[in-house]
Amino acid sequence: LSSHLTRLPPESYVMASEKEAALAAAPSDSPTIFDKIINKEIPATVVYEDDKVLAFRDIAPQAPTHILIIPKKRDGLTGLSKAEERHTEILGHLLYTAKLVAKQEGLEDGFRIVINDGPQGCQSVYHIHVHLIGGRQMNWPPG
Ligand code: TR5
Repeated sequence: LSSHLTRLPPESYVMASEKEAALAAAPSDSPTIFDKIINKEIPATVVYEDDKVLAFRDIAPQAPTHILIIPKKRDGLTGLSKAEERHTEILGHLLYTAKLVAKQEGLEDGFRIVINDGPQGCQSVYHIHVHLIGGRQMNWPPG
């Protein structure tokens, strides 16, 4: 199991499963794989782009439509928990872009927006990203 599990309080009554632990990653400020996607060093299927954000298909889709929307400049936003006042505009822009892409993808019957944060949120890439998931019936509560 990865090291961040040891930081969970012992009284935690729901321990992360091995699968969740494997998906999550230790929080980090280091550059991520998304920088390489932004710089076009590695390929991605880009579905929307403007001067501030990039939207591309997730490499391991959890539904017929699974798109990640990210800021081109991370600016300290490794995750939502690091958000500061100066980030409100880009956070709104990310969500509005999710709406535009949902329409572009034909998700008229609905969709799911997810922002995983930190080890317990099962975050694996420390460059904030909005998951846009759709094209099938979602369940509640999420896992
Ligand atoms: O777990 P969180 O919320 O941090 O989401 C990270 C997402 O990035 C996961 O859904 C991964 O499947 C996705 N991911 C990881 C890589 C990747 C990607 N999506 C597109 N292209 C990718 N490349 C080229 N490499 C990755 N390591």
